[in-house]
Amino acid sequence: MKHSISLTLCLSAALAVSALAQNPSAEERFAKPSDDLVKLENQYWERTPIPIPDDIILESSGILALPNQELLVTTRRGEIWHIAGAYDKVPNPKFTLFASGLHEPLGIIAAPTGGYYVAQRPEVTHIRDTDGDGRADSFKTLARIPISGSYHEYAFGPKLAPNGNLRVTLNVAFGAATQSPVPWRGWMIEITPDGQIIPIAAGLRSPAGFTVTSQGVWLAAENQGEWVGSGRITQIDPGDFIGHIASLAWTREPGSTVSLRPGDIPDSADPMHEVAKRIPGIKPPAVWLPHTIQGISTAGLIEDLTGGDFGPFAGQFYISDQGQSKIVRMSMEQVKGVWQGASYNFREGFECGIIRLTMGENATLWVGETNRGWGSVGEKTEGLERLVWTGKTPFEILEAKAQSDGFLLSFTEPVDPAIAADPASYSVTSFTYKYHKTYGSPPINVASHQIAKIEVADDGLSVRIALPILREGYIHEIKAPGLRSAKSGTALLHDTTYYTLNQIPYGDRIIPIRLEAETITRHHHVPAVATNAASAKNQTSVPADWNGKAADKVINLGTEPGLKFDQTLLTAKAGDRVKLTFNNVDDMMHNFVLTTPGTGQTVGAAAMQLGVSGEGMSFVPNSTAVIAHTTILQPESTETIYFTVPNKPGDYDFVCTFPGHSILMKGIMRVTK
Ligand SMILES: [Cu+2]
Repeated sequence: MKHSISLTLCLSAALAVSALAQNPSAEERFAKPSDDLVKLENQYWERTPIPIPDDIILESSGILALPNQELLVTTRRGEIWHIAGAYDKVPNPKFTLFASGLHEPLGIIAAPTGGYYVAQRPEVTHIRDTDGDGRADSFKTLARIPISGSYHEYAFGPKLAPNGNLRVTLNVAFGAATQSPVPWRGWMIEITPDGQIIPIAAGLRSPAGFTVTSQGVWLAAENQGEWVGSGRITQIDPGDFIGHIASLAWTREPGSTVSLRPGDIPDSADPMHEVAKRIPGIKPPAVWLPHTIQGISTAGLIEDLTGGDFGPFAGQFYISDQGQSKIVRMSMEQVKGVWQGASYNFREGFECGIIRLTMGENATLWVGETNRGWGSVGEKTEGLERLVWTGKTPFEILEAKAQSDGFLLSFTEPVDPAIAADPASYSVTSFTYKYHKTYGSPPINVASHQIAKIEVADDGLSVRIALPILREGYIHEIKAPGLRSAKSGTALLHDTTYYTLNQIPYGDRIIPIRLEAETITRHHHVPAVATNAASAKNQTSVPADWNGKAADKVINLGTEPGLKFDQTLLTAKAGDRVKLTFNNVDDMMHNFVLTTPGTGQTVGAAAMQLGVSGEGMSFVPNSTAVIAHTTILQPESTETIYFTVPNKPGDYDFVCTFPGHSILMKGIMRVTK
């Protein structure tokens, strides 16, 4: 794929230069820890980037699969491209401009009456090509969407509702006194064919992906942020409030389906499912996607309706992640009338952040990519890729389901029964997140579970895991690294699933009820995972061994939008006592980590492997390469740290180790004699 010349590319190239000076190859600059896994995954689902002409910046923001193996792709630059030939074995597609001059469209669907519906920032538009020349010539506003001008006021969709209306989800604004300065910011709304807006549900923050399932169930994805501890998928009914309070500013407007007021929601940092029990109307998510483990910015969401042509997961869901450039899988079930389910890693290694997924002909999954302003693990700035099942089935957890006394895991092929019957082949850990005004949350109330009993099905295709204690409302991490396929002897391609247990089902048990379990389930709170804040490498007060002396060097470091520090070159003398104040004025969380020369990217990659414990550790791995660091800073917050510069002159790396950031967010501290 050729690069296009763009402002974005030039800016990141400016940063890339300093990195190239230290490390000659892109591979060294960003050592992807999961290369072996990506290679293995590609044997089952083959990824093909689509070549894009030099003069097109395809920041893919919406994909419509047309008949005859053609595509329409909207871009964040406001264009709609018609693409033919993208399905060819070796694609060399033809791009034709269908429309231009739109305002950041973020989705496109076919209109039942002909033409297309597109959600732009300020309106939903009916776009048609009335004379059939392949170029749009009719642009009719269906409904205006209120905006105040904040860059964060994205409008996603539309989707066609079963009743013939359209639905759109509206981001909240960023950082102002109110994040919902105009009506219906933070809402899912419905638009009638005559352009009337009907508010459906409130509490949305950044719902980049949403869908209505084949069963008519509405699901919306959410990104970590204020009031949102981690990425998640929430099932939405009219009148629901799903978490972010800014939208509640409009609940006194005529037509509001929600009656909660902003003051009704406590900023208590209790788990969301507990707050929801106290305050009717709060809807906890159906499935949590643990932050940094199963993505950092949930975006596209689709149901697998291929009936098995895309692989063994028919009826399940695929969710794309912008920041981690990957796709996760989700299964759902309804228990006691409440939706819940499990998530699984599925496919990594895409070239750029993924915001859109669309299933096309021949079970071809189209993957729309852009990372401008956000950054992503995939280093390209935009793109379009396709993913096709090769027909080979990996040994995978097919689905995790809740049982009255634990979980039932089913598999794509029989498990080795002796290994599968051994409780030591599994581990189960549960945790949840804080529900509070603060951006994000570390995992809290983390507890590991005993396994009481394992039952392997006679056909080897499923395993029941019985636990003395289940924690309603909690995410249960189930790891099965020891399992082996009875056929091939191989391990699971992905050995972990995260089940959000909103409700414990009725049903038969394979272990007796423990009377005290109920009490423990509800009240068992254990301390959060170990934190390395205020460790020796995070000195937030003047160190005692400075003996009252002032700092030799005072550094004020800030941030700029688009995953950047405001300086890429800091200087100090060997052995200097440094007072460094890091001021995060960005809209994401960041840290500052000083490392030994040449190890910034290695430390950044190690931070991505920290899993559930990452956030509690401020995403700073325990590594001798780390010299000093701040904790992870919320947007618009500051931390001052004190450290002594090593005695050896050299170019020391500094990076932000928030997962995915270090590739772009980096610089050098030049230490001289
Ligand atoms: Cu960062």
